[in-house]
Amino acid sequence: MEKTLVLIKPDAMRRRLACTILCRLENIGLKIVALKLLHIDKQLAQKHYAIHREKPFFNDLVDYISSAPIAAAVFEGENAIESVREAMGATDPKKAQAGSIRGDFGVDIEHNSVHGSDSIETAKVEIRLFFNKGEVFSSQSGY
Ligand code: IDP
Ligand code: MG
Repeated sequence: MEKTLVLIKPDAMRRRLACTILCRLENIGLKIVALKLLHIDKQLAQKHYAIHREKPFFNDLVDYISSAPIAAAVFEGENAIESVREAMGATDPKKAQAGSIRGDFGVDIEHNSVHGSDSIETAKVEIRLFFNKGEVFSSQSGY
């Protein structure tokens, strides 16, 4: 069983796509084990995207993700990390397959509707940035 962090980004929240996106991930067999709405500050945004701090788009990305409330969720399931990445589609919506979340809803490479962790290590770090231990449940405990 893996856990992965999913963020519904401001562009999707503004267009009332949060439920639709969460549904798609439930429908591929993953379970929501944590969920909240939050308006993150720049400090948390910088930590979350720290790996991109040298990139030319870093400041815009931090401003964008902290510009409006987002939904943060932890999904759990077999192969959850790869399954979410596949369901999201390519980073650039123009290159994402039709039927993928970004292919169907993404606006452009920055406003691409959704975030999903890219490895077991990143997932652990990212989940801890957004949730306290007591806020994350597990399907292995009977839920
Ligand atoms: P990912 O979200 O598919 O894992 P990353 O390369 O980790 O893609 O980039 C993180 C986020 O940074 C992307 O989801 C997107 O919002 C933004 N981003 C990535 N590349 C660009 C770019 O070339 N211009 C603007 N924003 C970008
Ligand atoms: Mg990434």
